[in-house]
Amino acid sequence: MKTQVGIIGGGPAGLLLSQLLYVNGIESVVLEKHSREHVLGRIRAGLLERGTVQMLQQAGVAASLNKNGLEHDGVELVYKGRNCRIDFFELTGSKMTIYGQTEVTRDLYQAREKTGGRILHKATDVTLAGIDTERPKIQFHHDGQAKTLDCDFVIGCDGYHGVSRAAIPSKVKREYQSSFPFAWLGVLSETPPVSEELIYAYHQRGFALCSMRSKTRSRYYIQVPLDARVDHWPDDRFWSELNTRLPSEAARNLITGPSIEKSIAPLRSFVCEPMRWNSLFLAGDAAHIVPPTGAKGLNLAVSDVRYLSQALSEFYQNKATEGLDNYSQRALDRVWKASRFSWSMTRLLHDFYEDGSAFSNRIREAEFEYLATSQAARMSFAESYVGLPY
Ligand code: RFL
Ligand code: PHB
Repeated sequence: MKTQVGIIGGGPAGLLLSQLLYVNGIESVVLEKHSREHVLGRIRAGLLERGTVQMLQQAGVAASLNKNGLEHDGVELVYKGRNCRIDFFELTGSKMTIYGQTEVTRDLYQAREKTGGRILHKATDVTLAGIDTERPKIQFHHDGQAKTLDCDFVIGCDGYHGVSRAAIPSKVKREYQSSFPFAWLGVLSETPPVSEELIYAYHQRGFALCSMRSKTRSRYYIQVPLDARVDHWPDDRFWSELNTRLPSEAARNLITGPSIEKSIAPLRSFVCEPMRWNSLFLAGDAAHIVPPTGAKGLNLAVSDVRYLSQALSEFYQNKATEGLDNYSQRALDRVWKASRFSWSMTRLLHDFYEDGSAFSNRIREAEFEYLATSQAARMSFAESYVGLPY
């Protein structure tokens, strides 16, 4: 098999890249390890920056997003029962949109199907060869056969646990990471959200987040210890703990119901440098992970894909290599700034289960007080929350 761009991973990064390349007349093949049902069964992100919405519109996959996305002007931060609303629309002129990653992925699959996009599901044993040359290959198994895909470029969009990042030799690669001593327990339920805007709450018992997928479907998260297990969290226990951690007005509005999905995810920050090595480029979670507190993961995957699709288009249109040469630096600049924001928002809103945490508690209190009383502080928060310029 032969194509121009070989893409490993059919999550949002890989699918959006293949769609944008198609719009620009460039051929690609996507190799995805799992079935389409499996990929669509993962409940993950839900909050899109304006730039992400614009990219999906540009890719021609935003009909349902334009109709069903829920726009927000602000968020509520709560510290021990005290509220601070950050009106990011007033402060920055940008809104945020609630629209699930599951729906983004489904829209991308549908668009690629309509236009004859090649996506090979259940492609296993993927290995990369010749990425230090101009004739890279991807070897894999599909339909019980060993196959080879010859291409001009290999793009690793295969997430944190994928194989692409490992193909960059350790002598040129540097990985930075920081883990947090807690996880998030997430619940999806067919119940109306407690509030029209998102609520991020710090409580002595731990963090809580009220989000949503639609006017009738809620998404909630609470901080739990790293060793927490889903089967230790029956619905009743979850609702009671969430209720305790919310400010009284939100708690009064909380409508509970059976969960339709429940999962636990540890929090970590991770960045791999560089994001390009010869013919291999990394995009999305394959190159970086942020804790979900700032809702930046999917949005960063989309900004990587934006830079990369532009660079590949310039290369195929007029042999220009500048965009490809600058890709890693350009993408990492935005990644580090979003990592900083996600990290500081995580520190502000979680209990770190530390002994002798009196000092960090006071710092947290001071930071919250600063946000509540300084427009400059709220502006800085809002600027990062809505997404830094590309
Ligand atoms: P994905 O989605 O992990 O997709 C990678 C794909 O690659 C496949 N794969 C392979 N394919 C072939 N061969 C191999 N060897 C392969 N290994 C893996 C996988 O099967 C998969 O299909 O990465 P991508 O595309 O970079 O997308 C990144 C986003 O999924 C991620 O950043 C976000 O979900 C993070 N995130 C959020 N981001 C936001 O922007 N806003 C949010 O509100 C938000 N909320 C969240 C989140 C992540 C969460 N979790 C579960 C950590 C909330 C949570 C709870
Ligand atoms: C979500 O709706 O899943 C969500 C929203 C905001 C976050 C993280 C997750 O910060």
